[in-house]
Order: sequence, then C-alpha cells, then structure tokens
Amino acid sequence: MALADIFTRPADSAATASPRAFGMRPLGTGLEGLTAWVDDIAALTQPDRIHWVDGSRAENDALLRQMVEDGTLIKLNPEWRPGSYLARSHPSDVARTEARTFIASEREEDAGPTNNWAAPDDIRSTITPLFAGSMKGRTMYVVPFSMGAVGGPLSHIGVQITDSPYAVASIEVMTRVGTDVLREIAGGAPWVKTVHSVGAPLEPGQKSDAWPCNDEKYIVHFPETLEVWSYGSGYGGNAILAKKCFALRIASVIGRDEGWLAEHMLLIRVIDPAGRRYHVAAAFPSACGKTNLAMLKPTIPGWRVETLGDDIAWLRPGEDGRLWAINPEAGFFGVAPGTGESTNQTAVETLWGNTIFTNVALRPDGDVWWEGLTDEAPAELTDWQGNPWTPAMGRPAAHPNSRFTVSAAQCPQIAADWDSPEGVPLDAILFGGRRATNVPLVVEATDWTHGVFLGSTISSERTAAAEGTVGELRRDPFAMLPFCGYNMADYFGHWLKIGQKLRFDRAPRVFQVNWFRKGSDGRFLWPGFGDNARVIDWIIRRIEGEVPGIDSAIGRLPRAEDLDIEGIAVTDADMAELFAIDPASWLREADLTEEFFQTFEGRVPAPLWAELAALRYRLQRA
Ligand code: SAT
Ligand code: MN
Repeated sequence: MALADIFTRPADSAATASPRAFGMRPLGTGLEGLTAWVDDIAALTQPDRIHWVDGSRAENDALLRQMVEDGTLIKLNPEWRPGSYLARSHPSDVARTEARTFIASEREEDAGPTNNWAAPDDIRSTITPLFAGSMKGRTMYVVPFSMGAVGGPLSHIGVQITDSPYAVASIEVMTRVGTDVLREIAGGAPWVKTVHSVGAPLEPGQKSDAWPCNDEKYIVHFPETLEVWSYGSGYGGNAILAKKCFALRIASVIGRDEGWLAEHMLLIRVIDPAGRRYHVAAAFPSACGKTNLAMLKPTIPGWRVETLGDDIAWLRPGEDGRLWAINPEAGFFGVAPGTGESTNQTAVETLWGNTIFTNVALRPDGDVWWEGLTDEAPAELTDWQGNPWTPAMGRPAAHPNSRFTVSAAQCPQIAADWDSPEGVPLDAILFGGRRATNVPLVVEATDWTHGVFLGSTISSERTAAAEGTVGELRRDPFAMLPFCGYNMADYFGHWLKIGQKLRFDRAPRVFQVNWFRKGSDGRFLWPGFGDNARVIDWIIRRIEGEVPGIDSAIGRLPRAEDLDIEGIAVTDADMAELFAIDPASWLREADLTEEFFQTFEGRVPAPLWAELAALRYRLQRA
C-alpha cells in the first residue's frame, strides 16, 4: 500500500471488517498490518468517521476550531495568549486514576505487588464489550507518533486510536506526529498499539458534552503484546497514552528486555562558570517540582541550566561505558498551580502562547490565572468548573492538578540539541520526594548499588496528580511506583544489571535530594527553586573530586562550608536541621523498608538486602 492511500481510504472500509477477538489477530508488519488493526478497532468501536492524522498545521487549526465550536475549548484572548485555549474537564475526571490502571501480563508475578494485575483474557472480555460501539456518533482519529526523534536509535513508535480530539491536540504537542512516522511503519519498524475511548457514544443527532467521559474507567496495559487500552477518561496520563502508558509502563518492559531504562526523570544540562557542561537526570514523583528543576534559573552567579526534558528520560548504556539519555517527549504537560514569576519564570515565559490549559481559572479579560501565577489573585475570575469566583470564597480558582500543554521548543532555555537522537551522557542521577522529616537536603550514594538502594527506598507525600489523600506518605521507588510496567523487584534488579554495563569511573553518580524538609516550627528549611542550583553545585564539585564527602550512616553528606549559601536566609541552625540524621527514626524507616521489600516475596535482589543490613549496622553504631 502506498503511503498517500492511507489518507484517502474510504471510512466505510472498516465496516466490512467483522469484530474479532481483539489482540488475537496476527497483524503482520508495515502499513497492511496497521490498516488491518485500524479496521479491527473501527469494527469494534463503530465510529461515524475515521480520520488519519497527518500532523499538519492546517489539520491542527481545523481540529482546534472544531473544538471551540463544540464547546470543548475556550479560545483565550489572543492579545494576551495567542493560539491558546482553555479546556474544563468533567469534575470527576481530573487526574490519573491509579486504582483503575492495570498491568495485564500473562503471569501475575510479572506485574508484581505494586501494580493492579489482571489476567489478559479476563480483562479483554471485560473491556471489549465496553469498547463495542463506544465511538458511535464520533470521529475515530488514528495518530501515528514517535517517542524520540523519528528514526533515532533509541526512539520508539506508537499509534494511538482515540475518539477525543482534545487527546489528538495534546498528543500533537507532546510527541512527534505525522507522515514521517507512517513512513517508518511502512519500512517495517515495530510499533505499540494504543486505543483510547472516552466511552461516550452518541445517539443520532445527540450533541456531545463539552468533556465527554464515563464513570467506568479502565487503563489497561498488555506488556507481552505491546498494547494499551484506555476507556472512560479524557484526562492527562489516562488519555495521552504516549506518556505514562507507553513511554513509561510499556517502555519499561521493552527496556528490561533490550537492556535500557525508561524513567520518570527530568533531564538538564548544567553549565558552570568555567563553561564545563554536565548532564543531570532527576526522578521525583508527579507534582514534586520536576518541571521547576528542569527549567532552573540558578541563583549563583555564572551558572546556567539548559532544559532537555521535564518528565521522562530513556537511559541506555553506551559503548563508551557511560549512560546516555534522551527525552522521548516533545512537550511539557506541567502542573500550573505554583508556577509563577518567582518560582519558575522560564515556564511562565514558555506559556506565552500556543498553549492548551486544562482546569485553570479564566480572567474577565480572556486570559488565564492559577494559584501562584501572581502573588495576588485577580478580584474576579471564572473558576475551573466555570463558576464565578472571588478571593473571598476561600477555595482555589484553579484545580490543584490543573495543567498546561506546550511544545518543548517554546521554552526559552531549551538546549539547542534537545531532540538530538543520540541524547546526552549523564554525570549525575538524583532521586527525591517530598519529605517533611528525616531525609536531608542532599546525600550522595557511596556507589551504584547504594544508589539503586536509595532509589528503591524513596517515599514521598502524596500530591494531587493522582487520586488519593494529599499529604499521606507513600513508598515511591525511583518515582516509578505508578509507572513501572513489570515487577518492581525485577526492576530493581534491572537497575543493578545496567550498572554492570557501565564503566565504574564513567557511571553517573547517584544522589538523594529533598527540597521539602520542614523545621520543628513547620516552615520549609530550604528556599528551593533557583537556590537548588547550590545543591547541584556541590554535586558537581563532588563529581570533580574538588570537595570531600562526609561519611554518615545514610551516605555521604556535604561539609557545612562546602555548600554555597551565601546571600540566602538559611541560618546555621537551619543547616543543622536540614542535615540532621536521627538514628532512631531512621531505624524505623529501615523497618518500613524491610516491610516494603518483603511484599515482593523473595524477589528483591540480595545486594539490596545487604544494603539494608549495612544501613542498620551503621545506624546502630551512630
Ligand atoms: O496525568 S499525567 O500522568 O500525564 C501527569 C503526571 O501524573 O505526572
Ligand atoms: Mn510525571
């Protein structure tokens, strides 16, 4: 089949295909395989129309115009926010739904205790009837996309079928969409199948809700057949299947099998006053400041940061014994609240236009607002649900998980080579979370295995990015708890194995950081944001061997004099609290780690148990 024929295929070619046992039909490769799959899905979901997305500007314009007409998007005032739109989701569809997210591997132990497992056949027979006719009255879009530069050595291709034009517009920002990708498929490149339906079929003549969705939700991953099926939600990671579903859950499985890592990490280049360049990847749970760190403006003179990615990094050991990283995405899907001139000026500048906002507040002048954008709230607003709002009401105007979707290229400090196919060699890996107590500002792992141990024990206070009680402490190893597509204990083992492929003197050094420690008076001890560069400065001086690390029970700490705190309001007492290690509460953490490791029923690798034993030994003597 010729590439051009795809766009002119009659929509009714699918109607002749009969619904089959989905996922069971051998597809073959190339465009024939793709069109056979599209026909299968269309026969199942019965859309009115099929639209093959070519990724062109004209197509995107038409899509946005249609969504404005349908009431899904509100066009913002172009004087303030050109080319930008506001979407308001259904109030029940505002975050990833982890309880409805499943890993359907053949064997339960391959999903592991941290995932919801479902037997593939069982869950197929549950969801297939839901998808049957689920696109009636709607357009089915076929979106071919590439994660990483098209054709790059670490890039991977996917196709998303969706009945949500909002999802299409978002995927066009977040990935590389278009005909180049079809050309790769035509050339035989393997691709991941992702199917998404909001689960809101229309009767003839029925008008769609502005934000169609269904109370019943399923986000199902089939790691063995490289498929994702998502039903019922139009929001974020539930609907932009390229992101968490593919680039993390499915990609982590591909990485396990191929010898690389798919990680929930930002990626930056740090340039010191001498012009030396370092590459740092950092894993933090959702809504813990990854985007802020990715767009850091150092407060120490002479330092610069260039952004490479803010959420996902794919890491691959190179021939040279170093660990190479790419950002597979092409845009940012960032948390709006807390993003302002004083916290992330770069993000504010990035959002000057061409941005899709979701669940932020609308100003009377047709611009947007959210908590933290400015110190003072405007006198009146329309809140994220479309109701009149004034500051006196005492509730937030924007949803705490409200988001912006914007192209990475629009970031003023994006690295010129941010989408180079080979990526960048890593010098340091940071693990962090939101911890009010116990965890110091920064601690260095003594070696790779200790670094993997630190990653495996990360815990963090819950945020609004996922459903659940905000503030509750939960284990979030490598910030991958909701995103690892296979048994997390096997994943720890895979990290250890990757270390063996690196040259010991070229492997990135591993650090644990915590910007969120609070003093006994309940206030944050560390200013965070641009001042986090002071911690990175120490990290780089450690890499260069310019300063010693002080051995402690939990890892290497800075000497007080080596952390540059000149000009910031951090007192000696604050510094002492920031680095205080209380052996008794750390021993309690060690007990919790043991409990956590035990949930994996013997699968946690022995070197990590040895690290735990060594940690306890050091704490008991501290
Ligand atoms: O909704 S997403 O999963 O894409 C965002 C996040 O949780 O980080
Ligand atoms: Mn994330």
